[in-house]
Amino acid sequence: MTDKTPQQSELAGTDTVDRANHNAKLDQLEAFRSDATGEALRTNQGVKIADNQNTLKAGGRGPSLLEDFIMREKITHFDHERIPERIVHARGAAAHGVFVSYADHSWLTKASFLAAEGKETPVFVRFSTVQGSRGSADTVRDVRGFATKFYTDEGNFDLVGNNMPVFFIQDAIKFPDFVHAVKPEPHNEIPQAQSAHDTFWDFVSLTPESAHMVLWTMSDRALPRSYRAMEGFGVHTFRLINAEGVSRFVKFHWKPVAGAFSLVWDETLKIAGKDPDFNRRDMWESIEMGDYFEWELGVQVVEEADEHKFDFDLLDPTKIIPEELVPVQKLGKMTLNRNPDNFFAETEQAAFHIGHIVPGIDFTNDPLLQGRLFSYTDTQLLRLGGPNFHEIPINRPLCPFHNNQRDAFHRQTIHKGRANYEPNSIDNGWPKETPPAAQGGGFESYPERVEGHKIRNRSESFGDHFSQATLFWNSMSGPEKEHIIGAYTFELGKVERVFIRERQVNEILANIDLELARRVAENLGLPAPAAPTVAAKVPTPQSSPALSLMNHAPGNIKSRKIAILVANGVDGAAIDAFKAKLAEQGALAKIIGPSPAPVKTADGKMLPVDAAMDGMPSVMFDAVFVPGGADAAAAMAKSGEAKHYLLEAYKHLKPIVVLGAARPLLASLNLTADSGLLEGDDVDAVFGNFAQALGQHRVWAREAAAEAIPA
Ligand code: HDE
Repeated sequence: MTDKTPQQSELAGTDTVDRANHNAKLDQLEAFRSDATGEALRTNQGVKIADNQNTLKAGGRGPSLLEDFIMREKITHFDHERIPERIVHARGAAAHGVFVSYADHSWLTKASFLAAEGKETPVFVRFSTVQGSRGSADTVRDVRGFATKFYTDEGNFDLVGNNMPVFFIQDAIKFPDFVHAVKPEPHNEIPQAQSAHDTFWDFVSLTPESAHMVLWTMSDRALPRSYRAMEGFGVHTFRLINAEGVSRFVKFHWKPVAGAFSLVWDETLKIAGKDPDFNRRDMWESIEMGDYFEWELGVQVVEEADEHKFDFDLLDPTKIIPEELVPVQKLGKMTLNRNPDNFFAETEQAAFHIGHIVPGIDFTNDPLLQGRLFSYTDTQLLRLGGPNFHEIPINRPLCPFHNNQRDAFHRQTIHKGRANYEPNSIDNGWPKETPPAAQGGGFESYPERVEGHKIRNRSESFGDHFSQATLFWNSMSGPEKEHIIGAYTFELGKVERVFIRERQVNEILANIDLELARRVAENLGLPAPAAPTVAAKVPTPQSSPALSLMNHAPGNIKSRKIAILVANGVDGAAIDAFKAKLAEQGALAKIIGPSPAPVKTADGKMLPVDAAMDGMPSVMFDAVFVPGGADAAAAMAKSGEAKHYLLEAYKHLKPIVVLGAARPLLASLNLTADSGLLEGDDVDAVFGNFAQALGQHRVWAREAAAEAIPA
């Protein structure tokens, strides 16, 4: 799956990213990629088509004829082009890649893809938002799906996770209620892809087990800057089982090599309109340019004997195991390095299922996980039109698969054998069972002892809904806490029924943290709750640094995108110097002009422009650079658009660099000085501080001053 064409390899090897060169290479690629070069246009039955412009008619001005099988075949197929979108996670984007094991991990699992150092396994990963329809914007406040299909040599293993480690509910039977509540309201299908409405907050305020996860979704984790900058989590506790049959509990983690960081709220709202494809475009373009997305797969391991040593239940999907209690051990690295060739065939038809596991991996009794085991096959039956979805190329295992399942809609395989049952003697008994073995054997479920009464209830050990929410709140930095308060205020402010606002503040937030509840109440004009409604339980530990995004800043500027603002008369030499330094550190620059037309530099050269300011607004970048050049600076000083560009970048806490003659432009904006507002005479004077500021992602200390800037 990871084989590349010579052209793709060449593109992948591009070290520094050069737009013009990249586009030229893309042109070559597109020609190469066509699967019909030199082929005749034919019907689906293979008949060559002589005229694809005109329907068969009785005379030039006469009626169309029903016998036109070519037109009817084409239109019929078109009429059926859409398949039902996923009920949740409808909006997604995906990429191919490879997972490489760091070592032989057979002490932990007999799964072959983890059994040797350097072992490579092809993967396909689909990222998604949850609430919105297929056409909704990428940057809405939401959980992100993070679904990985490992095409292992023992069958497919799907790790169908999210970018948050907990979930809204504890039992699968509540999933339809939760999803109905979060989706647009039933009477008018408003709002699209947003949780800021009555039905969502009605449900969650009546469902205290959602408190922890809702807090995550009100945090910056719900606004990822890039898929590459998200952590991923398997959420449930799974089992890994080694060749000796020893089972250990694990939580799966994806740790992004790029660090983890997010957008600011005002930015997400604007991007939703200015580039609804922001996250998918970022992934597509980066991979095309050879700037791949990488994660390390890690596990937290808990010995079977330690199952009950925590103050929460390992089977409860609303709980994390704090990394300070059980560190994450890295097992291998995943690199996404190839875009799909066809969105529908691959991304849309990909069918993930938590029940796709391989020998050495097994489930636990988490009641959410158990319900998911039913749901994913069931949903594919309708969405992909029958039980043969495993034969669609993107879903097929790469290892052989033979059994006696036959027929049904869309069967691809033409079985040649005469026996479609087992046992049989006429095909010599094939295909046959494989007994379990240390390596390469058949799948064997972990023989967990189970005994109990047949009852519908929730274990008492699932009863604490607030202490880990408090842990998350305690672990946030000052800016992150302010963002959370802002998010609750925004969302609850859109809730029309005041009693729902009050219930969320008094019965949920007050039990997480009284200060949080008080601040949100104040913003909404509600009385501040005086005390929690349930007895507080102190979390262990009381704070977890691993939960704060501030501790995941990249520390470098690799892959970050910088806008270079230009106009006629710009200092071309400064641009070259700045771009060279960015390229050294793997960052990308785009030249942004007053219009898409090239500009003339101070030394008379023509400089191509990547986009106009309104075509690539500041929200699409991580930082802005304004080179010197007296004429350019004078033109920008008169341009409201240029000033807005800088003010908006400032408001969104981005580093801004101005050089030479452009310095008065910055001065005219009357911004409060900070470590991310950099000016100097040449690139060398500012670049070190610039890289340091951008390495921290955003200038958080600026937030209070930035509030004065109009949105
Ligand atoms: Fe899913 N989920 N889910 N989910 N889920 C689906 O399957 C479901 C849950 C997740 O990119 C559906 O093919 C139930 C948790 C991802 O194609 C459906 C429950 C987590 C994706 C379904 C959950 C997830 C899905 C819809 C509660 C994180 C997108 C379309 C018991 C660990 C996969 C589809 C992709 C998709 C059911 C809860 C992750 C309906 C019943 C918890 C990433 O089968």
